[in-house]
Amino acid sequence: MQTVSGAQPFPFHFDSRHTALVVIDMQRDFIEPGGFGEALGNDVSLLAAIVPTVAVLLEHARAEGWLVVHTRESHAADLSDCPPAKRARGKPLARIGDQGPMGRILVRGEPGNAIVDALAPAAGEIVIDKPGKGAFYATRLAEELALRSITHLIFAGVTTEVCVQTTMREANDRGYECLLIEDATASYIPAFRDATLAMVRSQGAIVGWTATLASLMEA
Ligand code: C5J
Repeated sequence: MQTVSGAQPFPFHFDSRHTALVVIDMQRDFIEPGGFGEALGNDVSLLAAIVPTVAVLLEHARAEGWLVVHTRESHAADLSDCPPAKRARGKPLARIGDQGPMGRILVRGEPGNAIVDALAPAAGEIVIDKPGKGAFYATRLAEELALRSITHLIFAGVTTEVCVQTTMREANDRGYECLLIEDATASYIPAFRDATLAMVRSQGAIVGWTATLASLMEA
């Protein structure tokens, strides 16, 4: 058993054999100019800034032998898994499925939908394509984790208040013990990231714990 003593609101205990790192949506569509994030009017450099930290976390997880799961927010080419309400929403310069500089926006298999090179999945790691914000909705994630007796999830990725928080809440409701790495998650709206970290760990870890990468690595 390992302990992250610096976790908030109190120490987080986990066993490497039953722990997975879940890296949420570190895709070109959110992190590079020309993708979905920029089409929504956001400054993508705020997300690109955490790539080196997530890379260190990923290497740590691999060295520790944790299961590694990557997710991608993505839709089928015919958009049959994209509710019209999702496509229509927001104030986009381009909508999901439209042609962009990196191919069709948020469509599976397009160049922009790939995970950024620095964080590319290694052989044997699980990649989950998800049509929703939460990674448990309409995916095989629950089955993959159950098959491997995973009980603890360590989260990183983007964006903190959308896909990361939604997935963490889904996981919490399913009984997983969840830890979010503070400096390995980012939002286009930094105040939303900070608010999410505070919400997650409030009321005695009502959704889970948060900790810096340094305090995780001390464990
Ligand atoms: C968003 C995500 N923000 N990965 N997706 O639309 O958080």
